[in-house]
Amino acid sequence: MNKYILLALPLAKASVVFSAPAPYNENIRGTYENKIRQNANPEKVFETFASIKERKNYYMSVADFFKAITPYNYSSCVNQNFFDSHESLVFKIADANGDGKLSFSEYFFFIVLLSTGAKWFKEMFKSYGGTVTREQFIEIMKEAKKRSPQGKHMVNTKGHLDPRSSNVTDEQFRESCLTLSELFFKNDKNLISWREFMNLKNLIMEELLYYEFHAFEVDEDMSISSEDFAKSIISYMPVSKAAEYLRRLETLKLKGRVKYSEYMAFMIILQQSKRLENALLFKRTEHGRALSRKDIKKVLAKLCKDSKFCRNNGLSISDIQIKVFVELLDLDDSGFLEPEEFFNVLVSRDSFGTAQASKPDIDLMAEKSKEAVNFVLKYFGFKPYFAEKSSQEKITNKLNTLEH
Ligand SMILES: [Ca+2]
Ligand SMILES: [Ca+2]
Repeated sequence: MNKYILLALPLAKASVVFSAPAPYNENIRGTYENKIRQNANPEKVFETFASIKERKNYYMSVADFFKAITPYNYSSCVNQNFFDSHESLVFKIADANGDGKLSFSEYFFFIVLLSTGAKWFKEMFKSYGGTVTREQFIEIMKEAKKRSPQGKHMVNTKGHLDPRSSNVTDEQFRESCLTLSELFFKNDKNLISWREFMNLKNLIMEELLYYEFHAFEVDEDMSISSEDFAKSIISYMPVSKAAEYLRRLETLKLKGRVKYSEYMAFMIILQQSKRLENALLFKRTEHGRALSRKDIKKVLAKLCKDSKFCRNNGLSISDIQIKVFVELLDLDDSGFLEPEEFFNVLVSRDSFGTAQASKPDIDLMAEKSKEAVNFVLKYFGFKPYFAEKSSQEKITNKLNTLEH
């Protein structure tokens, strides 16, 4: 039996909930929280979600913690009792001193682990010859901390952070590293491999997806409605775009249900947002026309096949999911997806709570991405897809940047 199904069993009936359009106030609050998750630095995220106050310090409960690292999904489903019947391995890893609540330093360590790309970790393991000792593993995590936006900020300010004493000392960070390494280096194990480390990252991903899935109304056959599935896609969009898609969703008559395994497959592909966008864009270039539902199906099936996790667990994306994806994103109702309909719509989960998703100037970022796409197309002898700016416009933009 697959690992994820095992994980799912204890909760199959536990999260009975009600589903209705989320109340107006709830939506405002959720949208605000998504903005924080996508754009704010870890200190701000911690301050927003930590609900336990002891003397002058704030701490996160397990529920606060999951709320902070998963998006608000625009549904009114309430699964507050989730953790009564579900022990979280992810929380255990994060709670380094085992006191049942997360301090800022414990939270911060976890965010570094979550937001550092698998590819970077792979390179680090490779530089040590593929397997690492406990001390080498701690060195890798310290390096990851330095690279994180927050770590850089600490170096720049010589370790003096302003907001409410949310600092992380090297000793605190090391304590978290040691707790995590207990998992790897038990029974006198001396070395761990890249693969063993990735298994842990996958386990974290699975648990987060399982939690997200149960934030919708789940039937006894472990499925959610197509409408809720559409909402899960919207929850990963930049907040500035969500309202438009939620309005669109109200006009769509979506039918069918989405099983947990299908939901997982889709979310795994969706979270590789840049890879997905590039694959769609190349398909578009190959065809020289907008993408049909059949094209999208091919792209998603290929990405699914390329994903080791999907392959190993026999996960695949259903036709219903593809229909929902295309109908939701097809803003001009042409029945096809144009690049502007999928470009910059999706936000990678890895950047949640790390200020990496924060786009100081979203237009400038979009402009840069478009230039990069045009560059690649031109390199392969294709016409640029996006309209190119005149040199005069470029100069004016440059001057504006210099003035600020
Ligand atoms: Ca703790
Ligand atoms: Ca279209």
